[in-house]
This record gives sequence, structure tokens and C-alpha cells, in this order.
Amino acid sequence: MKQFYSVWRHIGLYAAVLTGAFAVALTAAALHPVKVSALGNVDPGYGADERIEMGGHYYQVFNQGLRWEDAKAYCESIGGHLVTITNQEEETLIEDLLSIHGGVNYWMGAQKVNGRMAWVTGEDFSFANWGPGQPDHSHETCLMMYTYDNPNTGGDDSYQWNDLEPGGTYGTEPWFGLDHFGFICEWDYNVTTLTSLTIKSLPQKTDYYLNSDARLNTSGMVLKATYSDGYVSYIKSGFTCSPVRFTRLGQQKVTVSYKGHSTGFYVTVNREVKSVALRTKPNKQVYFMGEKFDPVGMKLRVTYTDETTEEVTEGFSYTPAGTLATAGQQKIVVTCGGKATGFDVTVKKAVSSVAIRKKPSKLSYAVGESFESAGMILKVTYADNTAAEISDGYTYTPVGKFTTVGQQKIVVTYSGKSTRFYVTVNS
Ligand SMILES: [Ca+2]
Ligand SMILES: [Ca+2]
Repeated sequence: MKQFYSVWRHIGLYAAVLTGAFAVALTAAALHPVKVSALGNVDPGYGADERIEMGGHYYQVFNQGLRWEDAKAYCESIGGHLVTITNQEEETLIEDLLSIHGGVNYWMGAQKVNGRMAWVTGEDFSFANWGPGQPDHSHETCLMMYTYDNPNTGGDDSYQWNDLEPGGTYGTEPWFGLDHFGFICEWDYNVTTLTSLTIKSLPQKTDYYLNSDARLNTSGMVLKATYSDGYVSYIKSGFTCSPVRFTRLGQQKVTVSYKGHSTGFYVTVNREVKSVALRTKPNKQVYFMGEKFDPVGMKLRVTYTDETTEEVTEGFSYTPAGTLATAGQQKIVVTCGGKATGFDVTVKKAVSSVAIRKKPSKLSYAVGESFESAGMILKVTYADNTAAEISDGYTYTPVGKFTTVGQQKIVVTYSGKSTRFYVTVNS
């Protein structure tokens, strides 16, 4: 039997017991241990490992240093009891379990009553596997099993029994102490009735695109399985899901099944953008340095992989999102559903002042005429102290007909900066 466990330890799969080769090798088929809970469970409670079933009993090793009475109470709180070993098969099973779990000392379910060891279940204490010279002290009232030879006894103690104080110490011997203790719980009935299944953690991915890769990915999902005795197991594998492939758009439920129970969660399946194009340019296409791109008025045509199209005015991002820092033509890249398009806007230098470089050709008007700007040249000074002469792109007031005789002020504005000069209006 120990040899079998050794094999399992190396391949890490108790399920190997179910293979044909193993069944042939097994002589006591009725007693062979069967792994009960699914592989990959998250440890519940005290860092529990898997439950093992043998002959209708269930066993679980807990590598947690509790006093004997606390370990006893814990096993009882989860519907079992500290392990009782009443025959050689059970002894061998526990030895093999402990050889896998690697701790030093483990509590068992017996304690002295009137000076004699008695199982907590009331079972007959006739089978025993005492170490050399044990039991040896009346104040040592609780039963434990060594998994290694105790160097302080000099004997061959591995997997043999010893009586010890409930605190797990013998004087100051370093071999003992609760840091070197675990315990084993046993259940005498079927504890595997699953009563509820819920989602403990959703998969990392719950949004999909409707394309050829729209296959369910359950990475990160953890199920919570609750058993009839309150035992809770966290399941990361061994379940089935439906559907595993998405073929329609929208929110849809994925059903998760495990041991005849099911639960579910929702995913959202989106259309996948195949391409995006500019349908209508934004209202503002000329900027001054330091301004930010303004997408108002922009309309995109989005084409999906199912060849449907849609015109959108939102749901996109663009770069640069910050200030436009370079004068000249600047490319705005608009991204929607991972696809991008782009177009140029004009970025002008910020103007710090404007002055009349040359007045217009016509400076004398009659009432009823309107101002004519022909020939006017402005000197524009930019924030970086460069300057340019421009003859268009400005506005002026007044724009209507002159109605008053005399000197009339003409205000010329370019990029928010203004200058002025006077014309003469005659009757
Ligand atoms: Ca037992
Ligand atoms: Ca002892």
C-alpha cells in the first residue's frame, strides 16, 4: 500500500487509482482509498488537504498546530472526529497519508480515561501501534503519531504511537511543540453530498468579441461547493461549462456544472470592430498651440467583422488627448474598438499681439459705403517672439455701411488679439 501512495505522490494524482493498471495491482479492492474532492481545490479551514475515502470512512490531514482538545473540537465542527485507528488497514492508510503530507507529529482521537487510552468514538481500543516504551507517563493523556523517528528516544518511532500532554510538548524537547503538530480528521459516513454550488470568483474574462476566437475562458474562476455537513470546498477545475463558444451578440449566461449541480454567470459578447473611418470631420479643425483637440461634430463610420456598419459620435478615444504643442499640420488618431483612423488638423502658433503693418488702400469713404480691407497687411507677433505678416484670416468691425460723418474707428482682430486705425467718412 505504501508503495502505491509513493507512486501517487510522484505523479500528484490520486485519480490514478481509477486507472486499470492500478486496479490490477490492488489486492484489497474494497478498501482502496479514493480521492473525494476535486483536484486544485483551495484549502478551506486549517489548510486542509484532500479528503480520502477508504472503506466508507473519510480522512483528511490538517497541517495546523492545535492543542489536542482544539483539534478534536475542529474535527467535530466539520462533522467528523479525530482519527481512530482500529485496524492495520486504517493504520497503513494513515501512515501513507502522513508520508505525503510531510509534517512531524499528528494528533489522533484517543485520550486517557481512568489511566487507559480510549477512542473518542467509543470504539474498542484493541489495535495499537505503540512506539518503544510507550505509553510511558500518566500525565501524557493524549494520543499522537510520529511520522519520523524521534531523535530523543533513539528508537524506531516512525508512524508509531506515543502518549503526550495535550499541549504537544515534552519538557523542552525540540521535536515536539505545536509548531510540529498537525491532526487528522475522520468521518464515518459519506460526507460528499454536495448541497449547493455557487460562483466564488468570476473568471478574469467576461467580455468577448463575436469572432472565431469567441471561446469561453474560465481562468480565474473559483466555485464554492458546500456539502451536506457544512464542509466547503473551493473548486478550480473539474467542472463543465455551457456554452463554451459564443455565436450571438449581447449578454448571455454560462452554465457551470459540477457533480450534478449547476450555477452560472454572465458574459457580454460584443461585435468586433473590423475598421473605422472618418465620416464627418469635427467642427473645429484649426487650433492654436496650447489648445486641446475638440472632437465635437466628429462622426465615425465603424465596420464590424460581421460586415454591419454604424455611425458613432462617441465610444472612441483619440491622441493627442493633451494640448497641441507643435505648429503646423498635426495628425489626430482616433481609435474605436481597437481600430484607428486619422486626419490632420492645423495648429497655429499662439498670437501675443497684432499691429497694422500697412493700412488698406482706401481710407476715405462716403456715407453709405462699407469698409474695404484690400491692401491691408497685419504684423502678427507670436508667443515665441517670432512674427509674420498676414493679409487674411482676420475679422474687423464695423462691417455694415458707414452712417456717420467723421473719423471712424476700424477694429481688426486676429486670433483674439486686436488693433485699430481710423478712416474718414465724408457726407
Ligand atoms: Ca476509524
Ligand atoms: Ca509518551
